[in-house]
Amino acid sequence: MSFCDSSKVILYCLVFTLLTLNECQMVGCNQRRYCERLGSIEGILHSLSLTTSQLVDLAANNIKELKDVDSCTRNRCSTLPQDCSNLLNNGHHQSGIYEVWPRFLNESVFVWCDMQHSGGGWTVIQRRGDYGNDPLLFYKPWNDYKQGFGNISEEFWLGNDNIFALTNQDSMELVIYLENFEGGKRYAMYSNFLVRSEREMYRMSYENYEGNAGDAMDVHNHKNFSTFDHDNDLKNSEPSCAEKYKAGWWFAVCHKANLNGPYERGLHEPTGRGVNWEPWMGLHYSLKSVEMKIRPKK
Ligand SMILES: [Ca+2]
Repeated sequence: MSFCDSSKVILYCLVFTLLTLNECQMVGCNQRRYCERLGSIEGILHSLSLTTSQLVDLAANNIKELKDVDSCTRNRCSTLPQDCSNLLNNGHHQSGIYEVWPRFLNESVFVWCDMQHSGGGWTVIQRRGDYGNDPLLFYKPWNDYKQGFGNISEEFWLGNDNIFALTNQDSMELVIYLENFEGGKRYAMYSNFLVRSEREMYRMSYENYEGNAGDAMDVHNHKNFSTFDHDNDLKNSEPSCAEKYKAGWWFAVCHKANLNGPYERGLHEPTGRGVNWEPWMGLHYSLKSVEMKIRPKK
């Protein structure tokens, strides 16, 4: 097959993908889920990495699946919650574990919804606290951070693929609640919090900060995610930031916030190797509890 032919196929797939994405709201449940999957950036990039014959097959399958009459009603489709804010709007006012169907994911995810704080509807993406776990519970490799780990009712990381999907389906605000062992509480809130795909090393960005905790995320804005086995930080010497500070995070050179750091219970050495938020309690104080949660901007 000539270049012209194969490029036509690629173009066809892209156009097809964009068309179906626009039509998402008008079709039934299965088709809607299907075209959302097709419409993700990941999906498009995946299509481009296929061989020409695979692309032809893919295009044929796309047509076949979409011609197939949808097997469930529009009503059910529109009530599938994409995150905790949808659940709140659907009348769920109790905080706890819920199943959600983020766009750009092929499967559902179980998440903790905070339905109380400042209006509720928050999807919790990270939590630390005094649960008697190994202080190094969050010193995990890339794949664990990709998929998520921990106990959703206690300490956990929701998973970078899930966080990518949740932050790309809407313009999200992120709020971080912090608590020390003396009963002090602070918060930091960020607008347009976005985590990119694995292909882009889960690069994180936000636009504005407000709160009373100080902005410890400023040095982490626009940084890639790093773990001890994936050094994407800006530090050019060994050990890497993730190795030195025992966490997975959007390290620069290295951090002002280390919310996935070792759980050290208050004052600690060495510098920065705890659950730290530098502008509030400094780099020698490991916080008692932390929660990171997201919600579409109202
Ligand atoms: Ca490095």
